[in-house]
Amino acid sequence: MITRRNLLSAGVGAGAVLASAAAAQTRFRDLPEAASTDSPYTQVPPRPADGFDYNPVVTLNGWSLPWRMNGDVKEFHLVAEPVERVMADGMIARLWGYNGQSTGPTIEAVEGERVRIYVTNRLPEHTSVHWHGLILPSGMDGVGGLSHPAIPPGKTFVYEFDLIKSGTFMYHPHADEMVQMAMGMMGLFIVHPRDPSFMPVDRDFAFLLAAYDIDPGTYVPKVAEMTNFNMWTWNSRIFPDIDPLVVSLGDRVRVRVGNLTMTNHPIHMHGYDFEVTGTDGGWVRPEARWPEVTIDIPVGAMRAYEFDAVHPGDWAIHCHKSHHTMNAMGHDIPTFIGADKRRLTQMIRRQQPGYMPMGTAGMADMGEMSMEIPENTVPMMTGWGPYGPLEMGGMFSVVKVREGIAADDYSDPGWYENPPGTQAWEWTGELPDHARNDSPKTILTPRPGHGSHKG
Ligand SMILES: [Cu+2]
Repeated sequence: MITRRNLLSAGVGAGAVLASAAAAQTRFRDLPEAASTDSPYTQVPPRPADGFDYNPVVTLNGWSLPWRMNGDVKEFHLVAEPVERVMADGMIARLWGYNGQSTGPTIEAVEGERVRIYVTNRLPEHTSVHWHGLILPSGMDGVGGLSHPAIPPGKTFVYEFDLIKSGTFMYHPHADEMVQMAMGMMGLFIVHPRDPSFMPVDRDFAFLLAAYDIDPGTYVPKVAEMTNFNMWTWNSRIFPDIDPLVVSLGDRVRVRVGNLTMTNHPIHMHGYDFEVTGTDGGWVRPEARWPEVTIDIPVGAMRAYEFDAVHPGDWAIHCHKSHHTMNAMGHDIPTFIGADKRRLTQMIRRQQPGYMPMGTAGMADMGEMSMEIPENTVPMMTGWGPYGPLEMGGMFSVVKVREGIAADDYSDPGWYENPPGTQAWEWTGELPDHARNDSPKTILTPRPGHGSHKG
């Protein structure tokens, strides 16, 4: 029997023993079926029917790749191929991905298991798969040209290794990387602890940050872009169509986020403080954690954070870079705030009677108006809540904490009803004089009741 301790202490030797044992017990000589999906909706995986037990992760707007046990080896079949991804209603992106979708399916396995991953290349060029953060033999590391020859179009390669530690990892090509990652090739690789009592949670969400540059009215990302992206996605999906994170009051919740864009993303969650409990390097010891409400996800890194869901409500979760909560936008929009466009408006209305000036009081009106936009494009600021437009896009969703949600229920419970007396309201009485300051200097406010200092 393989326990975590003797596997770790035996090191490489245990892997060799495992390999020969697995070969002796191999039942299947054919490839595992390559499962595929065309759905962009969250598909909650079932609990594992065989192999070691674990609590599956819920990949936002994604799914977990089915597998089969072949003797003692867990076998997966990834297919790299062109895909169509519905980023939001009204916007399809023609990407490259795995098994029908971008981002690719989440691979889930358990510490101590051996995995065999068949990778079939249906792209028009060669590819490879790098297993980011996993500890494995050099020749399995998936760097085309360094670890092994890149996988030619039409060919299938096999990666096989032992999972010697649990944690939050990912996979992506390491061949023509600039093009293949700009086209959406990436996925999550979750290794669950062998000991189910190690850091258990009730709900375990996961998503990857991915950025694209897709001109309004077009379908294919511009792969040479380095900084000026316009689609900021979670698992290649944008607000308002990123699924909510549905949680039952009192649940212990983990959220795992990986960043495969070319800039950092400060992910901010309202309503809670929480602790980072894991990186792609491993779990963070309890004595090394500190409270946060925003965690920066560096480029090429993963963070897992945890909290107890004790505050019911609808809580925003989003990237704190405000341009990352917008959909396709031009950055060459002039600022009209404070500009007097009355004369100009009169002149334009002589030619075009319905003309309305925009932007003189800010840009919030863009969240309400339905302007003419090119086909296959979503508005820059969009989404409606129970009290009006949210004026968001891109990397934004809602954590919905409600009482009494069943353990396997992730369906949208609708909007939160604030208990009486717990919601901001409009003041309609007299307004007192409000304090006002026109000086840029530091003004020391005397402490109340301490007009003169008496020691
Ligand atoms: Cu961001």
